[in-house]
Amino acid sequence: MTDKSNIKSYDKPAGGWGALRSVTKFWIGSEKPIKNLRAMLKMNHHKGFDCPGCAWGESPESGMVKFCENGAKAVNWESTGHYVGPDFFAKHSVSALKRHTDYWLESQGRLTHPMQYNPATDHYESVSWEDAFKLVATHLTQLESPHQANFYTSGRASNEAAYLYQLFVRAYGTNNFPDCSNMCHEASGLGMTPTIGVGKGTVVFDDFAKADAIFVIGQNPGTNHPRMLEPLREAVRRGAQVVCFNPLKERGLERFQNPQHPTEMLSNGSEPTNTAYFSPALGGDMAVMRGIAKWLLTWEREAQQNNQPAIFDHEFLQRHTQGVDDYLAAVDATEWEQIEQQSGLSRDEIRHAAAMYCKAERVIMCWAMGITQHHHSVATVKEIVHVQLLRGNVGKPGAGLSPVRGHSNVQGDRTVGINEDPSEAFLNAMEERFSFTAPRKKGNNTIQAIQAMEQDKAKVFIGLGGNFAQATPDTPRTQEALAKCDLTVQISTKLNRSHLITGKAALILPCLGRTEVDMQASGQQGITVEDTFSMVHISHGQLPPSSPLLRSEPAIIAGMAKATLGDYPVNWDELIADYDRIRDLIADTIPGFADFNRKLQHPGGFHLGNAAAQRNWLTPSSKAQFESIKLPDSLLNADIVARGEKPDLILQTLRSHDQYNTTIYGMNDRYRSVFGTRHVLFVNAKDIERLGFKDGDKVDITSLWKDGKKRQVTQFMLVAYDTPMGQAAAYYPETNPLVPLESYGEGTFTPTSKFIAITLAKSAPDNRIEVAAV
Ligand SMILES: Nc1nc2c(c(=O)[nH]1)N[C@H]1C(S)=C(S)[C@@H](COP(=O)(O)OP(=O)(O)OC[C@H]3O[C@@H](n4cnc5c(=O)[nH]c(N)nc54)[C@H](O)[C@@H]3O)O[C@H]1N2
Ligand SMILES: Nc1nc2c(c(=O)[nH]1)N[C@H]1C(S)=C(S)[C@@H](COP(=O)(O)OP(=O)(O)OC[C@H]3O[C@@H](n4cnc5c(=O)[nH]c(N)nc54)[C@H](O)[C@@H]3O)O[C@H]1N2
Ligand SMILES: [Mo]
Repeated sequence: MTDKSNIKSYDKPAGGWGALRSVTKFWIGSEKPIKNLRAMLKMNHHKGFDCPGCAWGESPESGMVKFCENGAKAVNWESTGHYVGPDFFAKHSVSALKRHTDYWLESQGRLTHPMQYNPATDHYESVSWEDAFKLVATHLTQLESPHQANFYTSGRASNEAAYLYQLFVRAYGTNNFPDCSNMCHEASGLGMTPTIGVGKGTVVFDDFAKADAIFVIGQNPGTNHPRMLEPLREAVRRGAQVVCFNPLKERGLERFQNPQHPTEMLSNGSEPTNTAYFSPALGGDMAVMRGIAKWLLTWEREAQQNNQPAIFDHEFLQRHTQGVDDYLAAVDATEWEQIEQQSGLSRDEIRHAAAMYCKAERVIMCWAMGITQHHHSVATVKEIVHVQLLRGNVGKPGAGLSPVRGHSNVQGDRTVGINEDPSEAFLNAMEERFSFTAPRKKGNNTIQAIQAMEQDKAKVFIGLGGNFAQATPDTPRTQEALAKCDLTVQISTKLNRSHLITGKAALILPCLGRTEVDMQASGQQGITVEDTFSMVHISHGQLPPSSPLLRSEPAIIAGMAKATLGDYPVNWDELIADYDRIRDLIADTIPGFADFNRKLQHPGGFHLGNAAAQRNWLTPSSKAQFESIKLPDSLLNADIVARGEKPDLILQTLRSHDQYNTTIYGMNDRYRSVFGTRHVLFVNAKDIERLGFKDGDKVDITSLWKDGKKRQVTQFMLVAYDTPMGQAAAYYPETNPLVPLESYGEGTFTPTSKFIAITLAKSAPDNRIEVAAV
């Protein structure tokens, strides 16, 4: 049983010795320390492999080897010396495996053999690749309609794998491409496309060195993008400002040392990385941005009256934007009372933030899940864009918009066609190149895919990576929906919950990881990825495959495609023999990839181009577009308000320092001082008292939703934490049972994982032992 003794204060800076110690631990514990060290030295290096961690990029000119603590964990986790093969599955039935934690499942090691579920014995049994592909083909060809199959993608898939996957699935006849992006940065694309004409970040790595201010909004880079700490630190050192907005005090943003600077570590000193830290309420960022705009407008008027230099960039607004007057009228019409109430910040605090914004000539605004996983996320992203446009902070060096992506190739997957709602131009290009009729019906996103399975409208689920059963909301309901399928197929590196939520038939197709050598008929292959700055580069695995039976993701997709479609619309085997041929097809059909194979020879790769960064606005008006949107009337769902229900707290679900999404590396969250458990609920001390509890008490958490269904998780320990009153936090995926399937963002269908209305009740005494050991 866990108790308060596991919560110890961690007062060291982020990065530094703690990080190094942790890397070393994972390294030595990996059982292949020397090989992995050699591999790590090749990570993010020319002719090495791309870090399978996050999508942060590097300067293309930098020859330095860059890796971080969490990148090292990702590599070691993939290249473990433990294996999960037929013997393992003979020993453990699926029902027995279900009783283990997610941590235990993945810790068992790398999947080594294709496996097929036998419902008669409740065990997975080994199957040949040929029979596995045949089973997939039989199911797919027997469906009444191709729209009865869903093809999920997690953002680790390479451009080559993703491109082949979408070609296969579109030739088969559907756009049903739910993907992890639906749960992640969907709002960033949907917010930026109508306003600036492109759905991707407008900055590149080198812009960070030129910025006068960097706003970090709803993002925890110390854990999730540790390599970003370096440019932030450099910025502060140059005298630039780093301005953070986060309801939680995140240690990585408060201060840190970087393991790449040993002298600093020796002195154990640390510098503040931020010059201001604002703690808004969950979901309050749109109101914060509106407040900043309101101050700018006030100062602009004062400047005009007093003949002082303008606050707005009038030349930019005039030449490059449309709709600013209506927008400013909307800003005028927004009451301070509503801004203060919704943002959780005072007018004065917002004034401070606005002053910092104004002081800087060049501002980059970065954001991540704290912005995108809300009901009004698209509107919030648009409001960030608006504030940036007012001072011409888009399309000049050192300034711009930077949604910091999650998975290492989530951005690339979208670029090459993993999209349930593809553009007409994209489909036309596919049709022209491959001479087939592409499906025009809009496909299922993640939420719709679950609903389709629940309603028996979808019968086959194929997952290219990821852990659909755990990453998605409303866990028991989602898992029931998956289990209704006729066939579930998971292409994976490691055992996870999704393998245990089987359809009537189920397959596990084990694949090579990014760290491993991919040998095909023409020799060793590389795969490409696109980072958050739209830089595309090649990655070559370094380590021997974990099992001779593993196939690459492109080869597995080609195997399913060939079994289902034959040599239509391409000769799949030929493409697998040499991935250059896949890249030639990408070059023929996707903008920005002309001369793909040659461009890859440049160390660091090449930039895909970004029209908005060139102040070329691909909007209907050919201008950057202001929209005069209103703040939401209430952040709390209107039906919950109408039912008169009052939440005790609003809950956000986030990542610990020892996890990669649903992959749990360990039970500690060093920077938040939590050790040995993940069942914690971070709450303001005054709230704990207000609600009649004590720090360390165990509570059951229930979420409120309009359908009145009971959604609950139990036995979470209350931990007093530096967060505003009313705002709570707990780890994902354990809290996904609380997120209602229908609670998603307007236009995005992204689950509102950062805004869940909850009530608490004291837990019954718990005699379970939390199993932390492998
Ligand atoms: N080591 C590691 N790296 C990762 C991942 C991982 O799990 N582990 N996951 C990858 C993926 S797929 C992604 S998408 C990214 C995720 O990267 P992040 O977005 O940093 O991930 P979260 O842990 O969800 O953290 C969200 C942060 O936003 C804050 N926040 C929550 N709600 C609000 C809000 O309403 N307003 C504001 N201002 N702040 C808010 C939280 O306190 C938290 O600090 O990281 C990627 N990199
Ligand atoms: N409540 C809540 N829910 C969330 C979030 C949240 O913040 N809160 N965040 C959301 C976000 S941002 C995202 S991106 C999703 C993530 O959703 P997913 O991308 O579906 O989940 P992951 O946990 O990243 O997937 C881990 C699994 O991927 C497999 N894997 C690892 N490497 C490879 C590889 O190289 N190839 C293949 N084929 N498989 C591999 C392993 O088997 C591993 O078990 O979760 C979302 N869900
Ligand atoms: Mo993500």
